[in-house]
Amino acid sequence: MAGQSKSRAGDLRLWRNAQLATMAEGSAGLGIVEHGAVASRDGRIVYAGPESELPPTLAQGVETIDCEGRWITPGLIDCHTHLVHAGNRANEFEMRLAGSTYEEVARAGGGIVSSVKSLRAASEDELVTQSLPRLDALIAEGVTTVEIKSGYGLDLENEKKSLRAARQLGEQRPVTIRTTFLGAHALPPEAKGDKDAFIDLVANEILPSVAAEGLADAVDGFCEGIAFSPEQMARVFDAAKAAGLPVKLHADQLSNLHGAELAARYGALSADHLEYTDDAGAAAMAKAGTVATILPGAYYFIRETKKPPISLFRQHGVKMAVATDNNPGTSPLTSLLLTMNMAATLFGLTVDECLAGVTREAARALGLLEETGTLEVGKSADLAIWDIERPAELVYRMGFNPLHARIWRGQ
Ligand code: DI6
Ligand code: FE
Repeated sequence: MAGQSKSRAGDLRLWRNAQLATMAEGSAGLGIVEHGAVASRDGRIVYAGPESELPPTLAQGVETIDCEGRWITPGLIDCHTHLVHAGNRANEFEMRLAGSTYEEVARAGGGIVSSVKSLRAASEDELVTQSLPRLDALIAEGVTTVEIKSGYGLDLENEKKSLRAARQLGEQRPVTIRTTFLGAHALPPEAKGDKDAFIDLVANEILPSVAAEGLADAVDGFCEGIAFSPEQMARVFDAAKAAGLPVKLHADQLSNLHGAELAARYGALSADHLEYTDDAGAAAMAKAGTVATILPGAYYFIRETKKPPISLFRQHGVKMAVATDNNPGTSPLTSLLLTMNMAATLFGLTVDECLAGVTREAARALGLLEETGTLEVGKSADLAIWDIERPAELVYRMGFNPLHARIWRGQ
């Protein structure tokens, strides 16, 4: 897989004898086609529908793959990860299991700051080497697009190093990588407790420089008592706007600072976590078209008890994405299949909501809905082919991977 060329997609291919979950917007449920076929040319979908209606020109003299009745879904999308990081925090996990509090762990040199130290000590190539196994775990489950955030560098040089490492991962594997600048993630030790001064640095120096180099596709922040206030986040978002970058936000994870409303006010692509979001927050998100990204891995790992208000999101018509939040501190999770099971079991998402959450809605949360996330003509031919009898199996199993094949841009 390594070093595979990304540019030899100039051929016509046909996957036939398949059951499709197209996930197309507007179609009922999963957009199921029972006797279906998908055709791609130059890496783009040129047909997805009933095999009986396949145009003859697409059926002759093309490379044909008989799917033997297997299911085809869009390639999966993990729309919220901190996958580029150095080292791990298994030691903190052990301390917490032995009864230590989060504060005690932090005083013993743990927490986000320990991940910052590890990342700063690693070279860009070391970061790539350490992150590849996590990316490969996602790819092995049919993931074709991954969002990766910075946020463990927290100075100009190290934030850029993280984002370059993330871009490199996309060169080394057949997968689409979207990068997000998360400078306002935590306060680095050298800021000596001065959050406002650090936000100035992020908004006025680091963000414009990252944007000028084209290293980020979006800007994110951690709006929380232990991180940054809504006012501070607004300054970062103003800088993002000035740089022409869309925003998203870690909002209302541990308390309700009305991060969801802040995100909506800035037309954010998504607001993420949202355990403490209230009715006004959900209404604002619906109005702005901001996707709610649900992250059950972090909820589970930190043993949170407050669940995100799924019924409010449904009532207001807020679209829901589901993602791993892969990070060393609160969600060391690299399985999007298990994440779907958690979203269903812990939060009561339906199978249809889970599958939409890791395909169409995850694409929407990345601003990529025109490009991927459903089986529709014109989109990238990103497919996952599964050895299953019904789509619910993708959500139901825990720790079993029924992927038969994975296609990225037609290959
Ligand atoms: N929310 C989280 O759960 C993680 N970051 C964030 O903004 C925590 C990251 C870490 O502990 O390393
Ligand atoms: Fe996160």
